[in-house]
Amino acid sequence: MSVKQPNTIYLEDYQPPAWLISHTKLRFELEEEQTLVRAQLSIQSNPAARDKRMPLELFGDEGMELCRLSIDGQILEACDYQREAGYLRINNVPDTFVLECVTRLLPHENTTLEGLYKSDGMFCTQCEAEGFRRITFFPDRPDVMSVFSTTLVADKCLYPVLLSNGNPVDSGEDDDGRHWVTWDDPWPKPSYLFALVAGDLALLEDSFTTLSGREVALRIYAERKDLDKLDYAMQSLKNAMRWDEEVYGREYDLDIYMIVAVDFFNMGAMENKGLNIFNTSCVLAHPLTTTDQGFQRVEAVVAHEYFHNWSGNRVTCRDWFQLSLKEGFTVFRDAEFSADMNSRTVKRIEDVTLLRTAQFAEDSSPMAHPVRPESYMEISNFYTLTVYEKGAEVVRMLHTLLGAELFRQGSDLYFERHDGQAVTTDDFVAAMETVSGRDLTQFKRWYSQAGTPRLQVSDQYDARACEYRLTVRQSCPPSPGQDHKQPYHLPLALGLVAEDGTELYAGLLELTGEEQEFCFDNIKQCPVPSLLRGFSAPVKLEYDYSDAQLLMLLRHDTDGFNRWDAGQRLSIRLLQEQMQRYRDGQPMVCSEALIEAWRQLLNDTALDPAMLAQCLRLPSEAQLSELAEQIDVAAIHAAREFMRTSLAAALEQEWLQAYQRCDTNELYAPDADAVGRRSLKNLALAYLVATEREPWLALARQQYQQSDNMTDQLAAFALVAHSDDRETAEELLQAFYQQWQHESLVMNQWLSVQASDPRDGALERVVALAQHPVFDMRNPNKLRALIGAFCGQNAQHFHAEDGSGYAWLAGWILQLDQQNPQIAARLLTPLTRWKRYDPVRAGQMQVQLQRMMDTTELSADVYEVVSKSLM
Ligand code: B3K
Ligand code: ZN
Repeated sequence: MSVKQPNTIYLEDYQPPAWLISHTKLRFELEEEQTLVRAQLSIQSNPAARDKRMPLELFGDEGMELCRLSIDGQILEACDYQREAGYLRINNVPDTFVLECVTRLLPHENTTLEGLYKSDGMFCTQCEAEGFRRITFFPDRPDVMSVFSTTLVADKCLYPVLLSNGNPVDSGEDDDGRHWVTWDDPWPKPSYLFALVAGDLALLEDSFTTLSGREVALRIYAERKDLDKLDYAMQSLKNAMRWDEEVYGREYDLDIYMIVAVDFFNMGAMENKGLNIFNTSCVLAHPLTTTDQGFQRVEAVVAHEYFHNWSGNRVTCRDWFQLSLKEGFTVFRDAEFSADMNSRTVKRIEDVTLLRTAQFAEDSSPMAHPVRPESYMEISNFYTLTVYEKGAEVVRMLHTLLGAELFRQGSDLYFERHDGQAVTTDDFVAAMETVSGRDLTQFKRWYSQAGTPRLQVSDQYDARACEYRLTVRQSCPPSPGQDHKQPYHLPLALGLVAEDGTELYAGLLELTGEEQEFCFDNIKQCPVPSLLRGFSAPVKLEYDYSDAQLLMLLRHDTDGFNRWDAGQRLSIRLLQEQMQRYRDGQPMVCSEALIEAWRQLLNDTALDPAMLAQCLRLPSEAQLSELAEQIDVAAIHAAREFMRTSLAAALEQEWLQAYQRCDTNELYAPDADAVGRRSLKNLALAYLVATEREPWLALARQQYQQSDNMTDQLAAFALVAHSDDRETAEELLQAFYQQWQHESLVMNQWLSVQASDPRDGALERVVALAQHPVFDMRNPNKLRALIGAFCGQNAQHFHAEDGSGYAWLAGWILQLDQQNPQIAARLLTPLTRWKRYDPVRAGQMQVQLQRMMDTTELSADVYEVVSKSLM
């Protein structure tokens, strides 16, 4: 057993803060061996607090050394306060006072990457959710908002750039080679939005004129060697600023907007007020080193963090249970932005694929939780696909139910009502209720109930009466702590399509009951329903389509998303049939109808290449796993490989034509059309190589050598690296390494390609790579590239029946937990799914979970995930 069991925090226990901080003045003395932080907090008792005579309680990490504490200039002795695990308590304080506190930190030893730490020689911070308490003692909760003034003092040569939130208001130099800068942020903010950076950084500068004519300086900082990789982020930032003005009427509110790229970062990026800190992987982009996917991620994350300035910073969360208030809304906003910048349908397909694969799996796991969780041990464990992606789907449903115009009125009202406040998801929905006059009480179950709802649809057609009836039943499986679910209120977008593809009806239904019948008059032929168009609700839809109906929808549906989805449904069904044959020891077969349908698609040169590539991609092994009752790793892999190679061989000529059609020799640009062409080209190349015929591996090799961009180079590289032609493969692995060894982000790809190599001996290979000089276990990007890729993209080997993959992962987690608990808990995810596997594998996974549980010093992060998984 773990020595101490972490506390559980409950939403129902929320109390307003007893004390407020109107002003926070900070002074950081940054040195190589230590940092001294002097904090002056102007504190007042909160008139809205329930109990007026509360002692002052501040959060503060145990590892922080308290050097001095005073109230209104009077030094406090050790007997005047109590310091307990994570708290500082001072009894008998006046109603209004200034608390001064000096703490000593050791940033160079901070491997958690929370609070103040060093990344490649520069100082930086990460305070969300509870990192500020590692810097000083503070009511570190989002409903305490304060105006910050920050002075940084550091060696001028080592740290010429000193940044914090807001605007620089003063600076100077001392005689000893040190200099200082003071930053004031006029907007009250919670401590989680505090940031500082000190380093020797290069800068790309630009400017933006807001709608009302204010000039904003835009500055993106990075290491000097990366200065040529910042243009795309800058352009994305300007596009996002304009878009938020046009679509939401939101302007930026400071004179400077800064982004800093750091290499050691636990997640993608952080929306600190006026000073975003980014993982290099989400801001650096250059055609030679970044794939199309990488470019699109930069665009999306830059926009996401910018949009937080309103949805998150100006209006923030009352408590961390409300996390989706800012994250769900902001993901919805960035998804719409990306849809407007690129292809709307493709963006929707990508998002829904992620939801169906990973969020649905989370929903059926022991860590399942509602979009607004009810309790947590460690809030870092709740930055999840449910809070982010499903949260965004919930906002999208409001958008669908109200329509774009009312939704905009609702968001305007929300921002106006709550500007400068810390609020709840109920407040968000209330604004939507006010503008629409609708009662959204039932709709709010989306925030409180966990699990993926299931819609079962059946229909009847009466030819004589020209009447079509649709019956929809909804249900939702139990999830931890929630055995029975109430019906949801959801929008069901649908079309009715005739056998020849004519659209007979299109509209939006609203579902509220457990079972509802909808009747359509004047329907002159028996229709095929095109259900849940655009994926209008995050549910699992069941309707007994025939193959012919799916093929018809794939050909004719006017809803692009549902066209793709019809193809996916058909592929899934055929794959599941082959999985059964594989288990029964029967030969697998590839449907002629599917081959013909794909042939037609491939020959249809009018089709958008990006859409075509989506339609011709088989569902991933991860998605097939999510759909399985019990996950049969070998059957899934065998069936998918069989289908892939069959489709490769049957359509060889078509793949070659598609490849040639898209191989246009144009100059690289990351726009939607070019990205679409490259995605089809590289998909075609993958099918060609899958035929295992001689010329195609040579074609891949040729593409590798001739490409002028990382998208084409990496696609070809992965195909060759995974091939059985080991001589060529080893040669390319070496060449790629030689070419890119100094580009850390490219080396992550090099690691991932090898970690996901499905050939025999995969575990031995990743074990060896963990010793390679490019691997650094303190860097989260490297951990994700190697460990994350092996466990997530190499199911065959991670799930080896002898449990060796599980033991390897558990060993890493135990080691990482000492160093960086957030990352350790994150990498643990695959083991939490043990109940979905056969008894042998499930047993092996349990053994590893128990091994962790039996360890004495587990972090709260890992303890929460392991203990809930074993429940
Ligand atoms: N708000 C941050 C995430 C912080 C995660 C803390 N463990 C990035 C984002 O969602 O924009
Ligand atoms: Zn966010």
